[in-house]
Amino acid sequence: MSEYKIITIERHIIEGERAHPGASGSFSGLLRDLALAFKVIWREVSKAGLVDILGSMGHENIHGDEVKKLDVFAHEAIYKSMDHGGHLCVMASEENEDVLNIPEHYPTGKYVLIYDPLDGSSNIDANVTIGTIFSLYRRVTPSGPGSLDDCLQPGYKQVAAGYVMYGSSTMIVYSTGNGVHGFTLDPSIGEFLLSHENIRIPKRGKIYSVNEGNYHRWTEGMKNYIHYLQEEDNASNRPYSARYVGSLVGDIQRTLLYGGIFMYPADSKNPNGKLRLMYEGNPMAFLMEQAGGRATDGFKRILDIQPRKLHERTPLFIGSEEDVVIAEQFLQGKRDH
Ligand code: AHM
Ligand code: MG
Repeated sequence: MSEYKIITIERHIIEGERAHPGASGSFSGLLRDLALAFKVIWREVSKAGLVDILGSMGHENIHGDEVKKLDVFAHEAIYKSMDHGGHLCVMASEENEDVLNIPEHYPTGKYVLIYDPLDGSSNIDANVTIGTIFSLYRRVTPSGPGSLDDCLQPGYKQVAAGYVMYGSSTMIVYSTGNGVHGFTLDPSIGEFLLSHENIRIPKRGKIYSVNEGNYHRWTEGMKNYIHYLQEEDNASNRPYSARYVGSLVGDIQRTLLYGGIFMYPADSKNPNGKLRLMYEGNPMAFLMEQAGGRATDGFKRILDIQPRKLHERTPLFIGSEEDVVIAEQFLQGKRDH
């Protein structure tokens, strides 16, 4: 028999949990429910361009259902897949102002789910990669319905995080604190199969990723860093190449695999940048550190920031360790060339 093994995400989750004696199975049940929600979203995302052809009439599709915007659809698909399993005490979604309570008639559990249902949605109509991002925490309140306090935890307390990328193929990349693993959806059998085991980011890369349209709003330190990346220097592989998808999952996936740096800095219009700490910064920072990389706001570690609000924003510098350290030196004015 060959050594070749097909490992579904379900098997990977169960085997991971088995390695922890005393685990109740609740965590693997939770991740399984999530993977199902992702398949439902994938099914809708993959027919996005067909909506007109399949006959959406005003606000109704051919089945008489209301046609929803995909991000609202994704938000509800996750909530409805996760509200009744008894694993969660509360959820929060980037699509919703306040926390999402578990309906009273369902049991509550010990975990908290924070999610960005469909990130990068401005890319949908161009058929460019979009994604779902998620984070799991243990609750801090003792029992019963969860609350805002359960959600507002610093990122280092995450017990798992990951994203789904709906791209040229659909992938789940996740970590439970034991390395970063990627699974690719085989649509013919509807299963996510292990395709990228233990992803490690290179210590230094040669790609930078940032929305350079904001250049004139940046600080001097930030501008100096970009000039540095564009200079010619063989020894440090400069100039770097620029790549920017404009969908965080796509930009992070490339950064994890090829190395380099992704940035969404503060600027004169957005003093905390654009990205949200809890829905985007923390899960990506958790994955990046698990893969051997680094994530800061230019001054401090993303995972150490104590969130004050569900939707607060943070500047983000994330990727290969050496690249992020150099970016910090420029941002902090410790060097200018
Ligand atoms: P969204 O939550 O409204 O989809 O915005 C998040 C997206 C990220 O995926 C991406 O990294 C960033 O916004 C791009 O922003 P910009 O268009 O300003 O470059
Ligand atoms: Mg988002």
